[in-house]
Amino acid sequence: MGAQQVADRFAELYGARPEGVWAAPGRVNLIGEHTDYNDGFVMPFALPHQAVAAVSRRTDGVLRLHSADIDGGVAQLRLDDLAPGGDHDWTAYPAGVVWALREAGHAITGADVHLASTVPTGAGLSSSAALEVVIALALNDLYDLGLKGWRLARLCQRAENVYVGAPTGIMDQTASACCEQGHALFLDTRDLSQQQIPFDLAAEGLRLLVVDTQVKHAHSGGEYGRRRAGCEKGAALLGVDALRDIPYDGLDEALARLGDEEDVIPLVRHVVTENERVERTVALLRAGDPRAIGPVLTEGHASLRDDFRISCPELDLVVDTALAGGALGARMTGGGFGGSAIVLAEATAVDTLSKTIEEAFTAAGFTSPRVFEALPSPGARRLV
Ligand code: GAF
Repeated sequence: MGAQQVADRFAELYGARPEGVWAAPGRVNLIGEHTDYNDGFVMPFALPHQAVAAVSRRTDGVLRLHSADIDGGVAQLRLDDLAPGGDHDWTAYPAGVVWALREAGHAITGADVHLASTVPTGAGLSSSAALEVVIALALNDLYDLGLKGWRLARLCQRAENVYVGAPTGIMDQTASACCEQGHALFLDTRDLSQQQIPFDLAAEGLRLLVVDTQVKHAHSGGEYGRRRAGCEKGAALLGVDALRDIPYDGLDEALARLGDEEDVIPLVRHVVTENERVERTVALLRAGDPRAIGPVLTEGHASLRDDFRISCPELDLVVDTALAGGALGARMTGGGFGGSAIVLAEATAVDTLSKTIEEAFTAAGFTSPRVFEALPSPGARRLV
């Protein structure tokens, strides 16, 4: 989706050229799943798929929103009427950001917005964070708010948590706002410190496939919240602020202390081992050994499937088929209950692997997956 095309459509809709055009990407999480709301480590990278927004300011307290991807006309909202809760449609993401900015004391007086996104929705690739971050960045620049990086991400997370009502962590918004081309973002979600880890798989003769199972995780809200509540219960039972505080070498002792809390034990085990897997992945990439991260990704999938219990038959089929076909590693990515898996493989193997995965889906009677190659791409930025 080109900036020019989005700006032209804005002009058709609103009768004037936009003041600017911005982009914010979706993400793939390489490793570190369901660790962000436990103050843990994550390691996403930005996709080339992005939300693009053409935006101009208004001075009359009105927000007009239009999306190229949704049937329907221009939605018109009064800023003073924006309030969390209630039945929300897609406009909740941009409107929630405006609400969060105003709540934080920023004097937003209105905006006209036209959006177009290439991030697949319901695929676990952060289409909603891309929408939030692109609007936040546009308003930041137009209203000169001085927000950057994780501060921008925090406001977007507040829009999602409070306005939309999804109890998500900080990873997706930070990934969209802060990732850099050719790098994965090693993020400590406790203090939000970041390290850009070079992640140039092509130079190593490797590829990373994203396999969107087309299973929409529409019902993940309740399940996601239940996993989060279980983790918080585990932290409370163990007397720590967050599961991040349980060291990997203290895991057995922590699990023993949980006695017969059968619902909490596997959740704690996943989070503690997953944090260790992120650290191991970072160490292997720093040591220049990207092939060695394959088994770490696969371990992560087993933990999400067996302990966190958020996989599904389609995701497991991708992983099993990819590994049987010689992939170096594979795992589900994102919130789970559907969405996408990633497959790390030798460049020479990806065509055959894609075909084998598609055949396995047909044989199982599943909807055909969408398979594409993921290159670590730039984070949010102004285009025009
Ligand atoms: C979703 C959430 F939005 C993230 O905050 C994160 O918890 C992820 O699921 C799981 O790692 O994408």
